[in-house]
Amino acid sequence: MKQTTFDARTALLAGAVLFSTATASYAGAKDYEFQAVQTDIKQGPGTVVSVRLVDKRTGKAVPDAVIFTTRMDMAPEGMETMTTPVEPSTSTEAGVYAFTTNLSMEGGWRFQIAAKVQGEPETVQGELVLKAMP
Ligand SMILES: [Cu+2]
Repeated sequence: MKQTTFDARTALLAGAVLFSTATASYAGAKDYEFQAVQTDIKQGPGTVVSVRLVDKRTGKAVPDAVIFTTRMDMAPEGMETMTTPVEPSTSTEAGVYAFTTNLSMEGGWRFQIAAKVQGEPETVQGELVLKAMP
């Protein structure tokens, strides 16, 4: 009986420690958000997709982030394996990140993006749903 009580307490303590660690490590990245500048995109090659990275604490765009992964697929249409390449493009607005891609099929596309923000150790991740229009 005593042993059981001890185990339960230990488990509770361990849980509390895990929980606080997880909360602390994700607090930073959650302060940032990727927003689509435009969700309706022209279907076809050479299409430009622009996303704004926003600091939710200030509402301001965040310049000089390093984008290091992107993935564009048709998950919103149940076609997760249908992907298309995404290349970085030049943006004229600070805090807006532009890409060229080929939305080869009309319909919903999911754009996943990850970035490093200066002074933020956590990776900032975003997921946007775009619509390729004729
Ligand atoms: Cu498709």
